[in-house]
Amino acid sequence: FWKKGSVLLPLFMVLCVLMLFFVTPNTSRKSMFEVSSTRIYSIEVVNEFPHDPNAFTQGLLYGGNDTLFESTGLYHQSSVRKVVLQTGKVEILHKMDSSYFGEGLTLLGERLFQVTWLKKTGFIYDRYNLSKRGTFTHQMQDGWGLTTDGKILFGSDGSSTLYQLDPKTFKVIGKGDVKYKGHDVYNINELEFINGEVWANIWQTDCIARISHKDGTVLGWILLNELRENLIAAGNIQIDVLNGIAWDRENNRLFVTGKLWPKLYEIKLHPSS
Ligand code: DDQ
Ligand code: CA
Repeated sequence: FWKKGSVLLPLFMVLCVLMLFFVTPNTSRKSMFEVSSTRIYSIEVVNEFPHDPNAFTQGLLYGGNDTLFESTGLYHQSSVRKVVLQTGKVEILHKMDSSYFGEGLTLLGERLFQVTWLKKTGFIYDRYNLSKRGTFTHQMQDGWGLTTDGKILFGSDGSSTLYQLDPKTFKVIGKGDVKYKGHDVYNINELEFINGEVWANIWQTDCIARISHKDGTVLGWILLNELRENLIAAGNIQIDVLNGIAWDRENNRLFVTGKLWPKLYEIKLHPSS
């Protein structure tokens, strides 16, 4: 076996290296070969619009024709709204039952889908008049964020899990943990599907994570602290966290706002690393 010239020794060594590779945890295995490719983005505000300072924004999406759909939370004042982008004017308001706390909202076909906080009940609305068209029960731990790629729903429940839901049965058809450099990222909140990625507000941070919908890897971080800081510096001390991402895919416009924020911003990203 150890004889000089034998092919067995090099073969044995190759085998050892291979074994070492496979007993190494996947995350450090990656870092053995890859330089982290997570991008960091700063933002530029290209437009700002009025936003109802009483809207505790929990779900936001662009509905075409310069309108937004918004879901707001807080008991006794939760709602689903159709909002005019430029003026912030609430065109249609659906007031929810006072025991529900509105959360993530998404539009698929003619229907809006909404989840609620601390309940597994979701609601379905007509996109044109916001009338309630049904209820559903989901299997996530809680209802936080909701978005769609036009085929299935993506949902979050405040954990690190990103769920894939069947829009007809609301059954979980896939799920995975959102990970940054091998660590779970918790508090995944409001969601938006943008160009094949899932973008998520991380609750109680000024950051949006750009997540691969394939394996949950964080591909990039967007830093938006200046928005909240500037609002507070301007005297808006009652505002809550950044929350709400909306994407106008026809015109490549990206909108963000926050809970009880008096403004909604159109922003552009600048890679800073
Ligand atoms: N969530 O957006 C993180 C999912 C929920 C936020 C809940 C904030 C609570 C505000 C006060 C609640 C009063 C009962
Ligand atoms: Ca959204």
